[in-house]
Amino acid sequence: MADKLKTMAIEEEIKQKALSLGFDLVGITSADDIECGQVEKFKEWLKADCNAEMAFLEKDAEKRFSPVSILPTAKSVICVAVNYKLPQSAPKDSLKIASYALYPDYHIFIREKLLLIAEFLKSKYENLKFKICVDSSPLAEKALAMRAGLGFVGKNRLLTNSKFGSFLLFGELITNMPLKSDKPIERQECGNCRKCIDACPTGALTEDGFDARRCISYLTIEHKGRIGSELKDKMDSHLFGCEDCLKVCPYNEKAPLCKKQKYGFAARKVKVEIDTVLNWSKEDFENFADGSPIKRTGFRRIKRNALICKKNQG
Ligand code: B12
Ligand code: SF4
Ligand code: SF4
Repeated sequence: MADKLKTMAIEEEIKQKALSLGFDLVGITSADDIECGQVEKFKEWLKADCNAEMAFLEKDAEKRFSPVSILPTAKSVICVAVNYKLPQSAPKDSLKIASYALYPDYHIFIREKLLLIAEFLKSKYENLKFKICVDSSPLAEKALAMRAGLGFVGKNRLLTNSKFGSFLLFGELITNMPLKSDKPIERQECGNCRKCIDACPTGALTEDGFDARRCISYLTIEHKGRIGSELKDKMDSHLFGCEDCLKVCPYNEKAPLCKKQKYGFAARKVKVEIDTVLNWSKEDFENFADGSPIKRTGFRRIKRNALICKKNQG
């Protein structure tokens, strides 16, 4: 019984620690494989070529649903999320840049904070082994977060929390430490709403599907080659990423704003004009993108996107 109380307490301590570091949500799940037919669904999605040219999704298809493939001794996964709902509206007449890219690179921010949690755990559990994942690892982050009780996957394919909405970014600490799991969320809570499906400019979303080949976020960030004219015409002035399907979500309307200046996670306010981007030298681009996830997309793709925006602006 005393042991049980001790184990109970550590989960609470982890959560307090995570919140004190600036995370908005934290939940715990076991390191067991993700079931409910998710691997099969994912493979069907790949078979239909809905992953476009993101070959990295094919390479580790099975692994994505198995935290032990990342850490063989894994027992638990601590899932965290940061709310990034912009505290200010984007400047008018600016090209559209996904809000997350206006903050310091979240991969670094989340990883550093998860390392602090790992250090804290080491002081409690001598033989601690751990792996940190933020986006880049082959791990189905949304399905895991759902199992850790953080929210449900909405029709826009994003993990949505009833209080914080879906302007959320995720990270995980996989550990060999046995921890008590939180209650999973098992149902989608969109009801009859389909605002995201109707708002998607390219028809990438359907009631139960998502086609990355048509997604402006994919086209502007990941896609390397030319973009076909049917899709180009629908890209409006999206320079980097897209969040049309987040903006209309009722859960995001009522969600709190991101106020994490004191944690070093504050959005910059930038107005990006078309002619400025078209005139950027490689060095100008690198200065602009320094410390931001935009850097990964690179100079050539940003220029390609800017030319499309110019054409769409008429
Ligand atoms: C590849 C990828 C993309 C691709 C494909 C997007 C997609 N929806 O798959 C592109 C480049 C288009 C993209 C775009 C964006 N992305 Co992205 N992306 C990823 C990445 C690396 C893998 C996602 C993946 O595996 N997709 C394949 C599909 C089939 O899998 P899935 O969407 O995870 O769906 C599975 C589960 O959700 C689960 N599931 C679905 N429904 C249900 C129901 C139940 C009951 C259960 C148990 C499970 C379950 O089963 C599905 C199939 O296996 C993740 C990070 C990660 N490692 O997970 C980030 C991630 C999903 N992206 C993120 C973000 C922020 C974005 C953008 C908002 C960025 C932007 N503003 O431009 C857009 C949103 C576009 C959209 N509507 O999805 C965040 C999402 C945060 C959130 N609130 O959910 C993630 C989690 C990164 C992170 N660490 O925070 N992204
Ligand atoms: S990110 Fe944009 S293009 Fe992609 S699904 Fe959402 S609204 Fe559609
Ligand atoms: S806009 Fe509506 S359907 Fe789409 S994710 Fe939000 S609640 Fe669900």
